[in-house]
Amino acid sequence: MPPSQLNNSGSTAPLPTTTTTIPRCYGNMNTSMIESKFLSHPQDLGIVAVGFSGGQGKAGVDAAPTALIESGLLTQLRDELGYRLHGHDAVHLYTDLVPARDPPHRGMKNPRAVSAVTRRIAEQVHAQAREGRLVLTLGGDHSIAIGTIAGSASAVRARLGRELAVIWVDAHADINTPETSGSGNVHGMPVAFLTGLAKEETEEGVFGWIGDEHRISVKKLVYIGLRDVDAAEKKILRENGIKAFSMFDIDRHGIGRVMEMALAHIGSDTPIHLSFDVDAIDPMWAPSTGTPVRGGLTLREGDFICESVHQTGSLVALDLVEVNPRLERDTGNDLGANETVRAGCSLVRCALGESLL
Ligand SMILES: [Mn+2]
Repeated sequence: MPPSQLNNSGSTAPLPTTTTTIPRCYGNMNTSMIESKFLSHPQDLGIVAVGFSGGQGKAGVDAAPTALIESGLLTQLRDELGYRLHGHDAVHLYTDLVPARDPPHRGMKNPRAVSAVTRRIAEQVHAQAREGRLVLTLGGDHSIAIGTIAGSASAVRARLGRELAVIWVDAHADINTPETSGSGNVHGMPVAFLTGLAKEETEEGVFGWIGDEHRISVKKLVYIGLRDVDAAEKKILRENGIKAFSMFDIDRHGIGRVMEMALAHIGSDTPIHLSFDVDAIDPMWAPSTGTPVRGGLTLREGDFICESVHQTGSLVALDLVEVNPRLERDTGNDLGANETVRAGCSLVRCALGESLL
């Protein structure tokens, strides 16, 4: 990707130029033959690069889009998978939306910043999705999914009059309400806000901008890869009958059968938003992330999830979040940082149509 068309306004960063230490993603030169069911322009890919880390406490996750782009991801999507890219000329930092004072609200940290940034992300994703394009968001911490899914759900409603299904691949359920959260980090709460389990009473309040048009049904939500779920979250999952495939289920049935069951639960007539937290992958392959948990998916299982979702023809949007190259780099483990970036690239390519044969 030539770093020539830069948007250097206050809230964006220029695209990275090549350095010597970057990991390379190696693509496979295969273009998918799967026909899209819900996109009017399936070869057009809207990119939203989100350099935001305010949903949790560790710096560096905001540098992920730049690292992923530096490693050649967008070039591969364009040159090897044949996508026309839109919105790829800047990494958004949203500094203009972060208030000077942002004291906790209902225990949430950085509540106004996360609310304002996710609202802007929802508009960005909606604008791309409204054109009938596939939307790829590169995060950023997982709080940004409040924006990506809100934007995707509202666009699918407006364009097709349909509900949106969400496949949430993660070690964590991210479904705490502000009241059940122990940390106050909003990256552990996005699903609660998106399903309406957590709400703000007034439109002016934090996340008060989220309306019915932005929300998803708990019936169209499926988790894959869970292994570190808080007690309060387990109760929420049970009481709302939310479909969840933990690592136990993957061990018992195998990833192939789990994907059949997950996709059968959603049905073939519903557009899918895939929100992939890289911490779903075992730290053996993806160590450079904010909250790693051992006993996770192999990289192949992660790729398989993405390949399976692609094959449905129902994918309308994809998030890749929580890649934090700085965490491993700062402890002198460049390899761990590079492997995590490469894992992220591989997941994205698989979801967007790369196949082994
Ligand atoms: Mn997550």
